[in-house]
Amino acid sequence: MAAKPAAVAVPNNLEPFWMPFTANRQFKKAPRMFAGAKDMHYTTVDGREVLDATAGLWCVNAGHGREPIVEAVQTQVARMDYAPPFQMGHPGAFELAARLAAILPDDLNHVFFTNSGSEAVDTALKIALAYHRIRGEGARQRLIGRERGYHGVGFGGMSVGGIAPNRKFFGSLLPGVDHLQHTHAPEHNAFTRGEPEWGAHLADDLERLVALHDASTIAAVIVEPLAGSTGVLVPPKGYLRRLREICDQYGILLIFDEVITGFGRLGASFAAEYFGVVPDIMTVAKGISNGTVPMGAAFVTSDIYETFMSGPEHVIELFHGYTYSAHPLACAAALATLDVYRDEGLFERAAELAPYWEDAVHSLKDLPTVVDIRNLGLVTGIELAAREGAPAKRGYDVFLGCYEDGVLVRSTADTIAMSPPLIVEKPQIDTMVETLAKNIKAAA
Ligand code: PXG
Repeated sequence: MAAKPAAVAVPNNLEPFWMPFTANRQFKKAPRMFAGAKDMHYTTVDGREVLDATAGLWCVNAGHGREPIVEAVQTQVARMDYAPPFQMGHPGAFELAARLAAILPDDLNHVFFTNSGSEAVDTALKIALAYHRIRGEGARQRLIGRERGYHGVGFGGMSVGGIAPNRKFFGSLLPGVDHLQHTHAPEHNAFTRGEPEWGAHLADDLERLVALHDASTIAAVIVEPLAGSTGVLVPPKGYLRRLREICDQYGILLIFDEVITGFGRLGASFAAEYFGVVPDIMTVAKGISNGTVPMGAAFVTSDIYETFMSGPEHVIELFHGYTYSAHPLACAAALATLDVYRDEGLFERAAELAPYWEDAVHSLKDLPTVVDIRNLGLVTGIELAAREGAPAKRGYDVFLGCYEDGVLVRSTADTIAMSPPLIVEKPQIDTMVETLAKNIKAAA
């Protein structure tokens, strides 16, 4: 492990920074600040080590401060800081797209680069709408999301998302959006290890929306194969296959949002590979560049790509893109990240560790207030009963207690989520689970 950085000075005035998805006033009264990160650990500004059970925010899958990635970014920034992505290119972007295509399921083989998961989702939704229009099916304008889904914070992603606080403040959102029912069914599936047996038929809810709106008005369905942000919901066995079948039957595009499940989290390159169900469009971010430099992407099939490659050759085929699409630093980080994943066999490692992880997290089953434990690959959601009249408080207290005990977990309402870097060692898994057990008891 690298030498501990010396204590780092913190500015006196914390006011001007409006922190994202944060209780600003509470945080600024008792700040929690990181100053360094290496492998499985953060170091706080006062020099304390914190074991990272969340891979940053589901993104640092290869662990922190990995030398090949750091060096690739350093070399790239010195060689060429920036290149315009519109009507110009640079080799790293093409190399990265080819490397990604090589690890994607066969049908997905073209890459549109963005800078975040939110942008990847909006890109995917725009591509879906434009695809139908170019094919002469411009009436297909409706987008279907799912209750409890999280697809980022753009107006598109918010609209197809299904988490009320993320939506209710922001007006009427996109018109023509509907939602499938969610798949959380603790009355049937509580404490299931891996994929629940019960619930494949919940995908038939798409038939209800087809009956209501008619398939000729529906462009696409977007789901997280395993829902992360809402508190880790593992899809019931057969659910995703059923969704694929219904989409095929009605000519509806299926979009998998793999911002969390992509790049090894489930012990396979992508959830599409893990579940053996391939979408028409896949969105990714986070693990694509190990969180080092912001990057996202939408992957599409050659059918979709070729549909756009029509008309006069000098005309732009898709009026969409970002100043920082395929940013040279992000491409360098992503290429080095893919090397680390491959050279260290990290996706296979996640698959090998998954049974140990499953046993470890399910050992919390009998603790007070634990009402459900869900897991797959190297991810878990541990759901606690809400305190009377104070939803989310118990989850927050557990998060805080763990942090003070040197383990970073994540709380969403009263579910504790853990998704460690794929380099995690078994004794570190034990530490995560012991620390969580202690703090669940303390918050009971
Ligand atoms: N789709 C999915 C499935 C995500 O999980 C996004 C899109 C948006 O990505 P960006 O890069 O725009 O943030 C995400 C992001 C949490 C948490 O607590 C999860 C995310 C972001 C913040 C918090 O689980 N996922």
